[in-house]
Amino acid sequence: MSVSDLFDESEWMLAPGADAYTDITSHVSLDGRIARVAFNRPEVRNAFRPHTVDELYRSLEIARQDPRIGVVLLTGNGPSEKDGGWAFCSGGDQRIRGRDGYKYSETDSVTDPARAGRLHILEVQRLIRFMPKVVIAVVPGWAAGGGHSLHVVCDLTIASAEHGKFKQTDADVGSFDAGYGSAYFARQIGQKFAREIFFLAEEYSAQRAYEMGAVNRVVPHAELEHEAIAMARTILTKSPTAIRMLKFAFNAVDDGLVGQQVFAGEATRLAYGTDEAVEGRDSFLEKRAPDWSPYPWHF
Ligand code: S0N
Repeated sequence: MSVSDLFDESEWMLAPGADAYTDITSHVSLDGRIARVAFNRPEVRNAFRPHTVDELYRSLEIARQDPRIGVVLLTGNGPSEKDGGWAFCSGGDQRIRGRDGYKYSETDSVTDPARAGRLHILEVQRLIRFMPKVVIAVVPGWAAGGGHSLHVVCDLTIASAEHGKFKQTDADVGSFDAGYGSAYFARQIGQKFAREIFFLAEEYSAQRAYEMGAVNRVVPHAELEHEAIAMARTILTKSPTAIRMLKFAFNAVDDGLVGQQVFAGEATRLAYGTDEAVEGRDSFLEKRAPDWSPYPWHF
C-alpha cells in the first residue's frame, strides 16, 4: 500500500529520521515549507499507543525547530486494508491500557508501572498549542476520543465531506480529557454543544461539525489533502512574525500565565531586535549610563 490513498507522492519527501518510524509517517513538501505528519495504524482507526506518541512528539518537534516550515498538516493514513474504513485518529489504543500502567504493545504481557497514569499525548497537545507555526488537522475519517481532542487543539480543521466523522467517546470508555479536549473545546463551540458532544457521545458528520463551529472547511474526500496544501500555501504567503504573534494572542486568553509568558517571550524577542534594546546591552558592557534620548515615549 502507498502511504495513504490521499497522499500525493509528487508533493513530498521523507522528513529527517522518518524512515525509522513504525506508527506514523512524516514528510516535508519538496520546497521544505510544509510538514505532513500522519498516524499510520489504519487497521485500528489510527489509535495511538505510547510508541506512537513518542514518534509523533519527535516528528512534531523536528518540524517545530525547522525554520523553513511554517505549517504542519496532522492527518491519518488510510484506508484500513481490513474494512476500507478511514480515520484521523481514534485516541488511545484500548488494548494496551491497564490499571497498573501501559504495555509497550498489544502483544506484550508486561506493563511498565513507571508509565502508570502517564498520558504523554498531553505533551503532544502542548507542543501543537505552543508551536509558533500553524497546525492543521486534516481529517479523512474518524476523529474520536483522544483523536477528537487532537483536532480540537490544532489551529484549523479541514475534513472529508464523505468520511469525516467526529465523536467524543471518552465517557464511554471511562476516560476524560478535562483540559483542551473539553474546556477549551467549549470555548470554541460553546458550552451547550460541547457538553452534548461529551455527555451523549454521539456521531457527528463533518458537515454537522462545521455547522457547530468545530471545523473550518468540509471538502470532497478525494480533494482533502490538496485543499489542505492549498490552505497551507495561503498561510505561507503571510508574515511569519504576524502569524506567530496572532497564534499566541489567540492562545493567551485561555492559557493563563503560561499564555502570557509565551506571548511575552515573543514580544521580548521582537524588542531585542531594536536599537533601543541594543543600547541597553551596550551601555552595560561599556560601563556607562544608557542614552535613551533617541527613543521616544510612544503614544
Ligand atoms: C472510532 C470508532 C467510532 C470507529 O468505529 P467503526 O468505524 O465502527 O470501526 P470499529 O470496527 O470500531 O474499529 C475498527 C477496528 O479498529 C479497532 N479500534 C478502533 N479504535 C480503537 C482504539 N482506540 N484502540 C484500539 N483499537 C481500536 C477496533 O477494535 C476494530 O478492530 P477489529 O477489526 O480487530 O475488531 C470506534 O472504533 C471507537 O469508538 N473506537 C474507540 C475510541 C475510543 O474510545 N478511544 C479512547 C478514548 N480515550 C482517549 O483517547 C484518551 C487517551 C487515553 O486515555 C489513552 C492514552 C494512551 C493509551 C491509552 C489511553 C486510554 O484510552 O486510556
